[in-house]
Amino acid sequence: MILIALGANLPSEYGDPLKTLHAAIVRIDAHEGVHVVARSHVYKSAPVPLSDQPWYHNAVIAVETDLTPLPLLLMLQEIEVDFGRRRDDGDRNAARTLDLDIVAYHDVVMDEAGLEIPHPRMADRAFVLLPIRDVSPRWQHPVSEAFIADMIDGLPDGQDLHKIEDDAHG
Ligand code: PH2
Ligand code: MG
Ligand code: MG
Repeated sequence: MILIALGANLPSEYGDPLKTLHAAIVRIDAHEGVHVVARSHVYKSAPVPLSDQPWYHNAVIAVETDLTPLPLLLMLQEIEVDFGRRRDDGDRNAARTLDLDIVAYHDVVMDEAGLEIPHPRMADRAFVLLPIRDVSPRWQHPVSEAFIADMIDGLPDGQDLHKIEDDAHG
């Protein structure tokens, strides 16, 4: 399974973060050779690490594609830029209009050209793990082989997030 995490905590030209996530999913699915096959609920989550940034909206989608990981990443980065993403301050955790991260790509394990798969920080992030469970309740981490339910049980305490009402979720 190929899993992509979406996050947004600043408005974009598509509207508020929820509208941005919806528009981004449509855009990804419209790309030639890329099909969105499942999507999670949308969650509102406190920024990690905690700061005075606005809360995020987060979701995860599953896609099917013939694109290999690096071309897929380049496609996602183009979409981020189209949605107003700025990368000028070098802060990995800066507030953003749209963040698209490859969380997992089947069983691929790689760390090259700025792309690390599976995503190295996913195990600590409720805003990634809970949406993965929506998409694939029996998903297993390709390296640790942990089930998603057990990864959620092992999350550090104190992460504030909740599922939001989202009429577009089928
Ligand atoms: N993304 C980050 C850093 N912190 N916090 C939340 N709640 N949601 C995110 O998507 C997020 C974050 C870096 O990509
Ligand atoms: Mg990210
Ligand atoms: Mg990113």
